[in-house]
Amino acid sequence: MAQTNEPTFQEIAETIRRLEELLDRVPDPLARDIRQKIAHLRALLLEQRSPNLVLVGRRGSGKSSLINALFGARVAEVGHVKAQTGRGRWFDVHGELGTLSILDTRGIQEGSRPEEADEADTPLDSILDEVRRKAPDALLFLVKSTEVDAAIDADLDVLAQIVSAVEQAHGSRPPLLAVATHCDLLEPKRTDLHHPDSQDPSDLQEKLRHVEAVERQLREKIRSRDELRGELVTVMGVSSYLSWRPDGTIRSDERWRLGELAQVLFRELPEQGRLVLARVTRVRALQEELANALTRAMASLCMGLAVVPIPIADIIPITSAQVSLIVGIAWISGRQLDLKASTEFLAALGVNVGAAFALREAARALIKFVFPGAGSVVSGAVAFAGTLAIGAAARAFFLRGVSAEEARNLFQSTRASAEAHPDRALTDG
Ligand SMILES: Nc1nc2c(ncn2[C@@H]2O[C@H](COP(=O)(O)OP(=O)(O)OP(=O)(O)O)[C@@H](O)[C@H]2O)c(=O)[nH]1
Ligand SMILES: [Mg+2]
Repeated sequence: MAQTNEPTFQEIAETIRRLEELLDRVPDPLARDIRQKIAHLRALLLEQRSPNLVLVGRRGSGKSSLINALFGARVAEVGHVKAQTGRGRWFDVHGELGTLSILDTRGIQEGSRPEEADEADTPLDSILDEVRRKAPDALLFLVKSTEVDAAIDADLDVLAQIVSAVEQAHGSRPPLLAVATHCDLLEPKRTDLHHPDSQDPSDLQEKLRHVEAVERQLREKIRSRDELRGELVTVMGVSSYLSWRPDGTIRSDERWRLGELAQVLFRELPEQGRLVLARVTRVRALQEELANALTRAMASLCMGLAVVPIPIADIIPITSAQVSLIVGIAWISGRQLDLKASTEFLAALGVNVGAAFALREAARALIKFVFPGAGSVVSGAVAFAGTLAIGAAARAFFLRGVSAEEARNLFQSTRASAEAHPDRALTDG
């Protein structure tokens, strides 16, 4: 959780603490509702941690490649290397934007065929000890598409044992995602799944039918196991193929459906793990989903706080929350979190931030901009609309890369329509 030591996260934590103080003045049913929203924000922003993923799959099924494909970088050794790094132990895989905690089960499925075993094999018992020690957030079961026919009973036994060890130790069963790798190698081999638009349509259809057949077969095998059926959340064919130049840059990127896989995984993760996954994978849909969730939570939080008459001095925590929202969205987009990025953004929106060098200063500058003509109180609708508009502008600017002028226009139009129709604004994307 190194990220949460960042000074700006400390400021966000401080802002949240001050918002909670304000809550003491809010009548109870409302306060309870707001406290829930704060808990949500805490989980997303302040309690973020690396997701814990267990990879189960035979030699060469593509475990290491899948990790690289999720990161879009060469972070794990591919091929039959005898690297012992973290073998059979939880180990951290570091990318530029974050870390995933991985338990690679390499070698345990081949236990029944000792002639193929080597010193890199990990006994099942040590894997089970590891998942008892630290709970997995998800199990990823990898099978090569060209080998789904092969007996995978031994693999399913391993999965079942892991699931039951996790349940005994932690009281809940982890979600299971079955991944058919190497889909690019299915017939017709030369049809590129990752460039669907430039392929012969009937060849592409044929290839996709083969992918579906593989998925169906894999699904049936897993569903035939009582111990696994309930945990299966998806069966998905993918290609993780990436080719690297000797200097580590990408030569060709033939990944297919990795974004979709990341999306399913994202939904299965506890909230604390979602931000890291969105950053690490840089999947736009995840960034948008998270930034949306953050915006809504922050907007209804600010609305709730504004319902009780708050003197103008107390609007600062509200505007601090709004600056925190900008900072949070910039962070989701993969920017190095700093106040500079958020004050630059505010300046682009047209806020005169002057020498803002702390969240509180920026928040002070924001007041007049977001609450023009605010007297001694800010209405709930105005606080809500202003926060929603800031979130919309920040998403457009940081995630979609629109110009400062477009972000500013979006701020104004979103605020106007959210003030006019607050109910509609909350349900819109
Ligand atoms: N074409 C294609 N090749 C893949 C794909 N995924 C992995 N590979 C290749 O398959 C081989 C084995 O992949 P790894 O990622 O090393 O497999 P692993 O499961 O980590 O293997 P072990 O660590 O030995 O257990 C490598 O040559 C990869 O380049 C894929 O989706 N498509
Ligand atoms: Mg490997």
